[in-house]
Amino acid sequence: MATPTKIREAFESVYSVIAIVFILVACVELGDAVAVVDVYRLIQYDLAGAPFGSRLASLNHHAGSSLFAPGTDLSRTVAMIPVREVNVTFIREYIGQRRPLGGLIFLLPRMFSPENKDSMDEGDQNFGKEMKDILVELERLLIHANIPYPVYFAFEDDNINAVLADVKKNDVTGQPATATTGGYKLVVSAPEPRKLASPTITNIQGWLPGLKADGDSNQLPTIAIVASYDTFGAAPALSVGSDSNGSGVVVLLEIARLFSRLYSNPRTRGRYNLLFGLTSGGPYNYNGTHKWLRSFDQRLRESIDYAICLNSIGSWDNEMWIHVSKPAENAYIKQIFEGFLNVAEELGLQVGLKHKKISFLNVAEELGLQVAWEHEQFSRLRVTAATLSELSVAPELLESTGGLFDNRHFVNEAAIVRSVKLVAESLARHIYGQQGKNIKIFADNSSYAVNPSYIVSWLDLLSRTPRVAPFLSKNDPLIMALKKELADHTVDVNLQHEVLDGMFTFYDSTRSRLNIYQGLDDLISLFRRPPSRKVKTA
Ligand SMILES: *[C@@H]1O[C@H](CO)[C@@H](O)[C@H](O)[C@H]1NC(C)=O
Ligand SMILES: *[C@@H]1O[C@H](CO)[C@@H](O)[C@H](O)[C@H]1NC(C)=O
Ligand SMILES: *[C@@H]1O[C@H](CO)[C@@H](O)[C@H](O)[C@H]1NC(C)=O
Ligand SMILES: *[C@H]1O[C@H](CO)[C@@H](O)[C@@H](O)[C@@H]1NC(C)=O
Repeated sequence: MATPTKIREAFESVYSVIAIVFILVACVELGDAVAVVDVYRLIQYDLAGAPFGSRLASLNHHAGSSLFAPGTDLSRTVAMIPVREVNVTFIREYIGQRRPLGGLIFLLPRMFSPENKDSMDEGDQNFGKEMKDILVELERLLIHANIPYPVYFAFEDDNINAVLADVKKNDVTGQPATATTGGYKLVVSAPEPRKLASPTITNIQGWLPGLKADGDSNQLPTIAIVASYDTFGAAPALSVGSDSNGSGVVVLLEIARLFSRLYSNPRTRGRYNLLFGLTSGGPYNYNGTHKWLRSFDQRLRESIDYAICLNSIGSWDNEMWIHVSKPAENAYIKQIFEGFLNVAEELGLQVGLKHKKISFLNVAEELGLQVAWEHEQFSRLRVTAATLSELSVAPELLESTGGLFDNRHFVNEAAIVRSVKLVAESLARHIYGQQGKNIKIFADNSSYAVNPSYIVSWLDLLSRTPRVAPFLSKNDPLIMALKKELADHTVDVNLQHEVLDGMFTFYDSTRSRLNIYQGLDDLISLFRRPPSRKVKTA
């Protein structure tokens, strides 16, 4: 009969073995990863209750390199697919047919990383442009699909390329990728994604009050300069939107800086108020703009002479479009357009006018409506407004809003400087009644010259900062930085916080770490031998 001591000894030895096993497993888990990689999850959201994007976050399967494997079950395989080799048609079919898969990891060339500072030569530029079409198509597909497994993006690097080469080598042998064949296991430990409770959108506004003549009690007219600053893209943690709409934000800030210099001197202070608005909710039918405008009192709204919205103006060559909702014969539109046209001609640029009618609807009809351009939110309130953009037609809902392709490498500082000159000079001629005259207020080397280094520093910051509104808190550092910057140049700066209500629901878990293990199953199966034998040997 076993004495209590013996029983205790037996227990202790079992425990110590278990402890050793745990330590070993822990070492394997932590120490044996052949690579740990930052990964960015495909967006997950519901639109009017219907699910879209990647519906899971946590991953634990073997790596495969291909989806072409007739007859094999890939429900426990994570396919690693370099975007440079992707066949979007095939992916579309695969997802559309709802074929089983353990997970999907798209490998992006390094030049698409917001952190990549490498300079690009002409070859890279050309490669980048080739990739653009693929990325745009892939992104459109993924954003509008309901995918029942985890989908991540990662960037190519030596480690992951080596793993992929190995996986490919194994895949050509036709053997299933398991640990016994020296396969890799891809693990992302992430909690189940949760809905974001009442996400906010924040509008930021500032004023440059005009100069009133003595005894003039009439309100001065106001010109509004507006840019929406938030983004939307397949991977929210990578959606930095250098062009859409970082470029518009940068131009707005530089215009605020230039006019604050003019307005700080009573002799050059115009008889117009300038209102600057950095709006949020741009990708969701300009929801922030809609709410911002409705927060204005009647007097302010009526004082707005016109509003000029700045959209995607950072990668044009020499043609720009002014989009309006009233016909070209309208006297106000004519005046705005001709003002821009004159300045454009002097700068050697082309500006065209595009008219797209909007219909005035009742509130219920308005809710389901797609708003193509930001100025249409003004037009609905019968405020004259125009959007300046390098795009000749309005993007579809959730497109051209800062996708994977839209980063610092593909916007052009010179284009932004040109945009500033075009807008600032046209505004100044209107404000100072100099239309049609060839004067240069913001001439290079003058004290009102455009400052390219200011432009570059803001462009760099925005190009490193993902800005998908539901993932920005009310006092996100970016919002605080924009507020402070406007406050340096304008007065009465304030933030308007609104809930992004309506048809969208967003889920968290936008970035994680991917651990790549090799041959993990072998080690684990070793530990899974019947414990009795281990106890005896212990
Ligand atoms: C891409 O996939 C489609 C659909 O499976 C196929 O028909 C086509 O040949 C593929 N294209 C290339 C270049 O492999
Ligand atoms: C950028 O801002 C402009 C003007 O505010 C707007 O018309 C445009 O659509 C915005 N772009 C995006 C992608 O939100
Ligand atoms: C501005 O000044 C720089 C040097 O200070 C000069 O190279 C450049 O030509 C000047 N530009 C104009 C438009 O005068
Ligand atoms: C945002 O604006 C309003 C009204 O202010 C809504 O009711 C609404 O549904 C909008 N949301 C979206 C996503 O368009």
